[in-house]
Amino acid sequence: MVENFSEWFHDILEEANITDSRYPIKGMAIWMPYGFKIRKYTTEILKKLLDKDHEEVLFPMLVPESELAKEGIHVKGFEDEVYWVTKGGQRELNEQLALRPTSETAIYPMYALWIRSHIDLPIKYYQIVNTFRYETKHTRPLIRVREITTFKEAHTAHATKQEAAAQIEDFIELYKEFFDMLGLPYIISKRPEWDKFPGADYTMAFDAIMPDGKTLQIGTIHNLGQTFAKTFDITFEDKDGQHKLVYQTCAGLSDRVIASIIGIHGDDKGLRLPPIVSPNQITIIPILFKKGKEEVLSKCMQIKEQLESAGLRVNIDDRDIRPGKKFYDWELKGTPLKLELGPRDLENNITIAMRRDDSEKIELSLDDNLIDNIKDLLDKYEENLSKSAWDFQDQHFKFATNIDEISELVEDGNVVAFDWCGKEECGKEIEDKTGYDILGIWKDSKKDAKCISSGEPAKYVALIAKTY
Ligand code: PR8
Repeated sequence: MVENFSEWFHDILEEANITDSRYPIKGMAIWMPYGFKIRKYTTEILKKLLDKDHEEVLFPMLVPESELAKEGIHVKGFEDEVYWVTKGGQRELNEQLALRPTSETAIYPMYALWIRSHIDLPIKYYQIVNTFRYETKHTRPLIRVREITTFKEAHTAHATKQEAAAQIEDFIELYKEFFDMLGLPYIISKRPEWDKFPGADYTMAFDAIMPDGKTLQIGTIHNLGQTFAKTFDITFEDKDGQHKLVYQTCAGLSDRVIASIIGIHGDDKGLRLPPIVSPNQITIIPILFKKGKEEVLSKCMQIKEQLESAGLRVNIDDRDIRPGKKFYDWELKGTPLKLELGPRDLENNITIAMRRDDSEKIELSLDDNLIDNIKDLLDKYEENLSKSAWDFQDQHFKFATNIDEISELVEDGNVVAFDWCGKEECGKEIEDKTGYDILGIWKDSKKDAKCISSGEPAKYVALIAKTY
């Protein structure tokens, strides 16, 4: 899998019925039923987390050119990626309309109307929509798409700079919680000036290391300062009667979350899904012979109902095919736990359980403890999934003390930390010399540390890696 991750990834999407990329527009694919369910459960987790102190809204997909063009830096960042609607039927439109590449310019003119006084603040809205980006880099299903089908974007406005900065920290905590629930490791850094979101004061990013050693940006949080407030005239009357500009933040996640669940947890046999997003958490495989068939099936049904009433998602694979093929299929689809039940097991009042992450066969008694025992196995599986993913990341996080070392370590699929003076010119030189991208600032340098390239006093420990 690691040897040819890209091929593995494409194959698994098709074989596990996640997406079909044969749709005749590049960068746009179909969510197939199994993938759609994983997407649904993943989205539900995020919604639950956001709903604690955000409200969900839904904006139109089209943005008038006049609004999109208002914020100079923002539009410059996106101008090569915008799809335009220019006609309505046969008629040319008076004003062309953009298919949102993101929704700042759709949402903020409305914030200007809605926000009047300090009592209207903070405002914290989010939406889960599709956005369109005419990506010029190589497209890849879920990873770099032209229609981002599950764009989860949150947009906040605040009375003070401090509140906006605190919101950034809140988003970081929220995203950590979200990724933790999926067992996904991440590295958080502050993007360099030349790679921040167009229009932002600064960008905080979550990156994950994929099995091929390339990092994938799986979430970003932007402090927008007052840039958009100035452009769209978003003001409020403060307690002292003065009119002031708001401070804003926004944060976004995409289909890449699913790509990392698949890539980071998967193995040679296929998917290994975290129970929380797995369409089936338990798959029951009846071992059927002519004799005793009805009894075995009816016991399987009974176990299914019992587990379902404990809140678990369960399916029975009663297809008329060899059990071996069923095992193979559910391994490929990453079902966390399989239960096997045949006539002899029924006689002994047991079932054989098998976790997806090891092939150990565990005998479980079909007694009152069944549900607890199964939940325990699922918990252990979930823990192990997360642990092995974090172990992989830790093993691929290295420190370099000179430029050549950076190149070697990154080439071997590591994220590499190094001391940096923080100057843009120097950062770009490091990128040029190594041919890799600086992800961002990880933390402050230790006292007396020297920049790896300029030799000047180092300000930060920066990260560099191969990126998607
Ligand atoms: C914003 N505005 O837009 P961002 N395919 C898949 N995922 C993608 C792609 C793509 N082509 N492009 C970006 N992403 C802000 C925040 C509202 C919300 C994913 O920010 O441009 C990346 O994981 O940084 C990225 O971190 C996230 O969408 C947000 O996009």
